[in-house]
Amino acid sequence: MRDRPATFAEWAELAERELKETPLASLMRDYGGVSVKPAYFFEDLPADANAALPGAEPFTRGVRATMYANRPWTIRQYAGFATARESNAFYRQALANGQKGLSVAFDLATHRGYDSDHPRVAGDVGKAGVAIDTVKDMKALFEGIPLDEVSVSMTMNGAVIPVMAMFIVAAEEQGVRQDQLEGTIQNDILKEFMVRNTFIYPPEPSMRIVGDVIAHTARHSPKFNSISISGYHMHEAGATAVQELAYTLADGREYVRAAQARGLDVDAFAGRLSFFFGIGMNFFLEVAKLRAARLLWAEIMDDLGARDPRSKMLRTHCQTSGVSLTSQDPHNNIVRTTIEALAAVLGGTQSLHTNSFDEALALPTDFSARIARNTQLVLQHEARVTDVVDPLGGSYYIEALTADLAQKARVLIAEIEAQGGMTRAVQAGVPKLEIEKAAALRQARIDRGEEVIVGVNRYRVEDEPEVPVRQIDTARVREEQVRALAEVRRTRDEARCQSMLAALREFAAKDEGNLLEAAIEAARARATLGEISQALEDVFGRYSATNRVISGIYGESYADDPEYAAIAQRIEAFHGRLGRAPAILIAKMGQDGHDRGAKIIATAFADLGFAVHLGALFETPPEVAAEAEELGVDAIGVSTLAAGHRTLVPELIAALGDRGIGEVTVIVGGVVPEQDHQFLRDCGVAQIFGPGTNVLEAAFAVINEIEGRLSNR
Ligand code: MLC
Ligand code: 5AD
Repeated sequence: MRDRPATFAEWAELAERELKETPLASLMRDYGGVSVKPAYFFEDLPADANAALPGAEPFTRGVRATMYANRPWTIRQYAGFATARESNAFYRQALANGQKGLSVAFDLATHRGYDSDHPRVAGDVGKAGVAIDTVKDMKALFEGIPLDEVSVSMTMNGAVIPVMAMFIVAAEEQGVRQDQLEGTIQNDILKEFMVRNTFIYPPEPSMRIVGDVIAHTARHSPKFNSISISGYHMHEAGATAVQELAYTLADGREYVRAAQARGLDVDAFAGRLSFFFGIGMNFFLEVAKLRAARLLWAEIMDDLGARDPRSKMLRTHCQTSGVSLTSQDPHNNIVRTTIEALAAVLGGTQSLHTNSFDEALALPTDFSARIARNTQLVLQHEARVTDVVDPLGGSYYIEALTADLAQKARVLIAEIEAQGGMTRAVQAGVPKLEIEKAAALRQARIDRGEEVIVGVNRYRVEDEPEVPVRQIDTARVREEQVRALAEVRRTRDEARCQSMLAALREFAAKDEGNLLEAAIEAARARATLGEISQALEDVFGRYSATNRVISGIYGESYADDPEYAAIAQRIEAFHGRLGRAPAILIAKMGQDGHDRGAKIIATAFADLGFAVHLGALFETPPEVAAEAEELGVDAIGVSTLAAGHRTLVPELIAALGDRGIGEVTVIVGGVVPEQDHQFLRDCGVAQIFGPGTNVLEAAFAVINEIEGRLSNR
């Protein structure tokens, strides 16, 4: 027996012998700026790892002493679709079958502050989540669900004021007081400007809104988590683990400062700040990420003057990664989600959503939702992973990785500080661009096969079985909502409602009073979500983001690639013949703000030599058609991730016809179930590209379409 710890140097000798010609350095890995060795030893353990105690500062090993041994994490599945009545039935079924907490997904019309009868949201009502217009809808959503017993998370940021107001009033009319409410409101606007895009107002008034929600709940709802500071969407947009950690914690710091600036004592609200991270396929990295996040937050809160240990606890929800899932051979997604869920649990999450395997196709069906929920139930009841606290604690690798991630994130957080904090950095657009760069790099690696995705760039199946998907009849949902809205408007005390809305507008204009308090009065008087949002918009205005296309990143990864060069040459030849580049407009229509795919296509196509115009977010089909005419593009690439395509694409094609430019090639990319392909082709769509499409293959197909059409003319 040896009496001293083994070292990397000793191991390297053995390893090199085994490797023969291959250099040891070729086994080193880079995880987005964090380098990982092929083996770890006692010498890699950070000095403080042996002293760390679960349930004690800095909480690296978990926020609770007993963790899951005493209480397992909350199984909290994010869900919502169609009407409140239909979503309510889905929730009750889920609760009866083992789910422990609720998590509401609102439709995009609601996110962006529009009632269902607003002309801009025709394709979005009830699609990506549930449609909520009034207190009546909110009451229907929670009918038979006691809000003092079941904790409810609501993913709402842009329209947080009307949604919180309606939630409070719905509870009140259920007999539940504000101080009994348990749950979480996302209320994290900074990341909306960075990646998620469901903002309504400009950054500054938006930050005031965040502060008002924190101030109100700190005072009236001590058990309610006033914010869910989210890295998830950065992760999904392609951020590295270091970026996700640093930007999320820097956002957290900014919110604390904003609340302190209005005179709140940090310990009066910080115990109810919560977090939300995405968990992808890099198993150990994700475990370490959660541990590092807790360590860093405790440091940051110390720095901000917190004294109560609860203020320094980073409590988090996690969701398995949507972008890691594929539309090809989709049953593999069950396996992916299981692995990710295990990482979240070994990382010590408080609450978890596991994605459904049909994620890359449509919203979950009852069947896929059951498998997703059962994945967590199996982990909790069968795998014995809840028995021991922080079971990976003390692993040389995990501890070293935790410390390395934390160190890299500290550096990035310091850079943000040097730029004046996150609000400033977000306004300058820096984090957004950095994330987009990381996303383009990763896409190039996948397209080049350097990163293997089973069933996508390796081990493909030829005959994909058709998977049944949930279809939502937007027209029917919209009709129901419009009828209900009319009924509420007809039966309310109009004068009272208008005076409450006027009071809200005045609060906004005078920069005094709490906006949520005024909105609660308006909701009691049955003002609609659209009206409450509009009252604030009258004062704050509606924000439109500037859209930039980054260049060079994708092309650089292909410097030596013959296929890439072949396409670039064809585009050059096109240019030679016509004296211009093939032009494409990348369009996002409706309220779907998921723009990772659109950005990647824009940057890659631009690098290849296309003239790329990246349209604004949230356009209507006639607006896109007008832009296409003005720019004289050859093709329009519609990017759709929120199921609006069945309504919006036919409208676009009709609008192109109306302008006499029906010959423009229309291509659709994104989440489009097989069941919709024929429908879109019949409307005149030339090509449909699902998630996981190789960008070069798409570019090749697009240039073929464009040239084909031009030679037919
Ligand atoms: C926990 N408790 C224990 C314990 N473990 N008590 C004793 N011993 C133990 N071992 C106690 C806690 O202190 C707490 O009580 C209570 O049990 C509940 O535990 P929790 O750990 O706080 O869990 P939970 O209530 O589920 O809260 C988790 C949370 C919260 C803090 C992370 O913010 C949350 O639920 N977030 C969910 C966010 C979400 O679903 N987001 C979806 C986003 S989807 P007490 O009294 O201390 O509270 C999205 C997608 C998109 O964004 O883009 O559309
Ligand atoms: N119901 C269930 N899951 C949803 N997601 C988004 N909307 C819904 C919904 N209405 C999930 C997907 C997506 C992530 C943001 O949340 O997994 O990737």
